[in-house]
Amino acid sequence: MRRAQSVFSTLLSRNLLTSSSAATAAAAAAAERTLLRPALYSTATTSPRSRWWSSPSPPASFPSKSVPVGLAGALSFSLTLVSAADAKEPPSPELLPKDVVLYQYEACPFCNKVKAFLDYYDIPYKIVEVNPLSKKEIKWSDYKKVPILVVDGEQLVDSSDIVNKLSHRLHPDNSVVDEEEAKWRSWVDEHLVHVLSPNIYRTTSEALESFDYIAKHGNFSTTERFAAKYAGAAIMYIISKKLKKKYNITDERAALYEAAETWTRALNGRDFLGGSKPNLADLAVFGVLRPIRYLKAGRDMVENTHIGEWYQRMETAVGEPAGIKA
Ligand SMILES: N[C@@H](CCC(=O)N[C@@H](CS)C(=O)NCC(=O)O)C(=O)O
Ligand SMILES: *[C@@H]1O[C@H](CO)[C@@H](O)[C@H](O)[C@H]1NC(C)=O
Ligand SMILES: *[C@@H]1O[C@H](CO)[C@@H](O)[C@H](O)[C@H]1NC(C)=O
Repeated sequence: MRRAQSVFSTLLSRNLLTSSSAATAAAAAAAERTLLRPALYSTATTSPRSRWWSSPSPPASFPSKSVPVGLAGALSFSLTLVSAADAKEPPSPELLPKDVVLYQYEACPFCNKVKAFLDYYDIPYKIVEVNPLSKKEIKWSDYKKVPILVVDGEQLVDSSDIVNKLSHRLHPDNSVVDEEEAKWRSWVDEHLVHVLSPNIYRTTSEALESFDYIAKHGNFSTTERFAAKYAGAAIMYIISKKLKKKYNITDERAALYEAAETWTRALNGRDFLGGSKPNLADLAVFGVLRPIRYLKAGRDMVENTHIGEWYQRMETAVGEPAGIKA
């Protein structure tokens, strides 16, 4: 990794000497952050305690599953008949936040995790697409990563922490910790996200496909956009090989398929890990996979594993995005 970073810094500083390519290098660096950094440096961050979500009870969770797995499996046939509308869990309107703004990068897995939660609960939110180069949209914040969620004026940071706080707010009476759900949420942050980068930058054409997506959806200036796509793809192709080493991944596709099958096995015949409705683990897995689902890595994953049916159910359950571009 160190080597990869030094290759990258050399490239960067060399380019900075010629002002014409400065934008290229800087844009590449910024684009790289949108999908690479999360896998590299994701750290749990504690946000300042907020006024009205703080509570002595443990982080929000859903009740423990008491239904024996076999029964849940037998039930799942009829559960698949439940319509998307029924699958949602509408919170009481008075608990819903009034004004929600999400600062994000469109392709960032952690941001998509938060969005899956907001979309599932039909919480309307404004999206501010942050320019990963200047980050001027979050200049006001001491916390320099995304996602940042501002809820009725209150700043929340770190995707899992944001979800805990929102979930606690929507289900204030729910203090039972579901260990299965917690275990799989950690699996997403500690394992699944690390498998993604080596896969989406696996070959030069996949790296270009990924950066085409990042460049199209990111908040870049015209020059930055072009630069980000080509320089970003080239650099990430190299860095993803180093990432494989760091996380002991020999065959990145095998690791992705294995993760998908591991998750599918965890469902154990249930429609969702949460049973008939998605829980926070379902929303987390779905969220981080959403930006890669229609890239080659995601298409291959669905073709070569059993995750597709669950993914489809999640798309239906989560429904239409509730976000409005600022
Ligand atoms: N643990 C954090 C990780 C957040 C994170 O690493 N975000 C990336 C983008 S996906 C980021 O903002 N990196 C810093 C940068 O762009 O400079 C979370 O779950 O929210
Ligand atoms: C992109 O950045 C500009 C300038 O900071 C900001 O005003 C705009 O809201 C951002 N675009 C989106 C789609 O969020
Ligand atoms: C990778 O493997 C090496 C040696 O086999 C080990 O020391 C290291 O802790 C492993 N790293 C991870 C992230 O599993």
